[in-house]
Amino acid sequence: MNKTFYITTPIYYVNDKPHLGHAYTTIACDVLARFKRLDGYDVYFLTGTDEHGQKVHQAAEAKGMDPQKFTDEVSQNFRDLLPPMNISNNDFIRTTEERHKKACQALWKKLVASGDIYLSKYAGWYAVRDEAYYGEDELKDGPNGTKIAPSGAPCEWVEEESYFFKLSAWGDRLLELYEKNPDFIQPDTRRNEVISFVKSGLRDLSVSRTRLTWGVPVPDAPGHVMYVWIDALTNYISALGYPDENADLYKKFWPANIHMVGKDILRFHAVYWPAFLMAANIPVQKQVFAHGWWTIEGQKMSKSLGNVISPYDLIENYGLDQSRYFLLREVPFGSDGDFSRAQAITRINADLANGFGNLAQRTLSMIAKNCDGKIPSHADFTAEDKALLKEAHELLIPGMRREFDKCAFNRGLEHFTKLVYAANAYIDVQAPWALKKTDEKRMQTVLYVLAETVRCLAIAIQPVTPDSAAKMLDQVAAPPDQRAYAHINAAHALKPGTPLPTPEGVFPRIQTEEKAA
Ligand code: ME8
Repeated sequence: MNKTFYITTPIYYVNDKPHLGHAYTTIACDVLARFKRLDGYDVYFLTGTDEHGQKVHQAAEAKGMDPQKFTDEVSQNFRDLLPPMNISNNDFIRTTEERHKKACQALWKKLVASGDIYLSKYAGWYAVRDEAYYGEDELKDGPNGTKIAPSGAPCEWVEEESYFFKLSAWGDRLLELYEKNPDFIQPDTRRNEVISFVKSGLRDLSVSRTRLTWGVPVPDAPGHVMYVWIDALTNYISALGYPDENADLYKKFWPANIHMVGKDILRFHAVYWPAFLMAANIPVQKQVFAHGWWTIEGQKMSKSLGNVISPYDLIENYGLDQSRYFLLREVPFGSDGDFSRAQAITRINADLANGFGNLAQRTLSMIAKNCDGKIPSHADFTAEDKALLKEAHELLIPGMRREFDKCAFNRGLEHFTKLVYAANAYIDVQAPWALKKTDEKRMQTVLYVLAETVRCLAIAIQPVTPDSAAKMLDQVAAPPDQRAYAHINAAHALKPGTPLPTPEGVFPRIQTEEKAA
């Protein structure tokens, strides 16, 4: 087996609690990681936390904590969230780990050796109180020609020594990279934005700070720490064992197949990161996919509005698998989405409770009652039976694969719902409850076709709703070692006579009535 797949989430800042937005990216990566594993790939899935920089330092100070202690705690919050969200990551990287610092420093030295990093001066408006630089356009005029930051802090014009990366030299090679690899930046609208940004001319990038201590020390330059983005981006290779280019993971999985990010940080991944990599003579990642932004009931998610949804709220209110399904099914990946309770309930009830859940429940309870609780035997299949089985055996996975390979999760899932609806329509037309009195053999065949369709649907949906799919597969007694995509075919179809457990509902209906306050 030599098909490998390396997928990464952004590493999240530890100055905030994990919320729906972070969960979204991580769940999408998890779904793709699981999909690829089921499809026969050797997958490596990385997530982690970004722990350096001014904001994190300030957040620690605000709590009166040592930054390392503070980051240990908050990073643990992100890590603790992974099992409840059923995230199947292979590793969790922290930028305060030694392995990471070592990788950053090695990459830095390569960039110095190639002549891409040089020492100069960084100049700008600086607020000592905020320990931050501001752009001229962010500032208001204060008394006596002074400038005031958005926080109200007075700013002064300062110059400090800084190392710079020669980003300006990489514009043409970046454009060539985008040209030769049309899928390097997805979706296409985002790709066009990045291309025009690069075409408008790149300025060299300040990559070290002397006013900050909480960061990776620049090698051979006392007083300088690395600018957060060169530090953060390097996580994608430090987790694989870089700078040891012979490390097993690095050899096997680099370059990454996909860096999944929100649209807010696309530029760093699509411009800076490949430029750093090309300058260090390291192969660049194969793709960056920038997904859209969630708002909540039409509003930006923010602490001050008090509308931040934590992943724990989602799990409690809708169920884990239901939430995972809704987030990926509702909005095209890449577009912005609005989270509304009403829409979540409508979608979950329609597709999972009334759709798939009801199909399985109707089928399995009829088998329990009328077929001695065993997979029924079947006679020859009719054209209708064959059409449904063909969808399940031959069309479902290729349809999903085509779309999931483009991160078009919503369209991939349409193949799943389409088959659910087709099977529910089949059960209504065939009416096995009526056949019970008139043609028992035919009833058994119909129930067999339905149970086999449920098996295929449950196998297919495993990446999105892993626990519920597993329960469904237990209910049709699909052998645990025959649940990969390679097993969706007639050769692995359910065996007549196999005893089934007592059927239990898997996707409960969510009640729409709000409880009176
Ligand atoms: O930017 N909708 O970390 P971060 C959708 N440390 N996705 C959202 C979201 C929303 N409303 N809010 C956040 C950083 N996200 C850096 C990354 S990578 C080398 C360094 C998700 O904690 C989305 O994936 O601010 C976004 O890109 C990410 O969280 C930003 O996380």
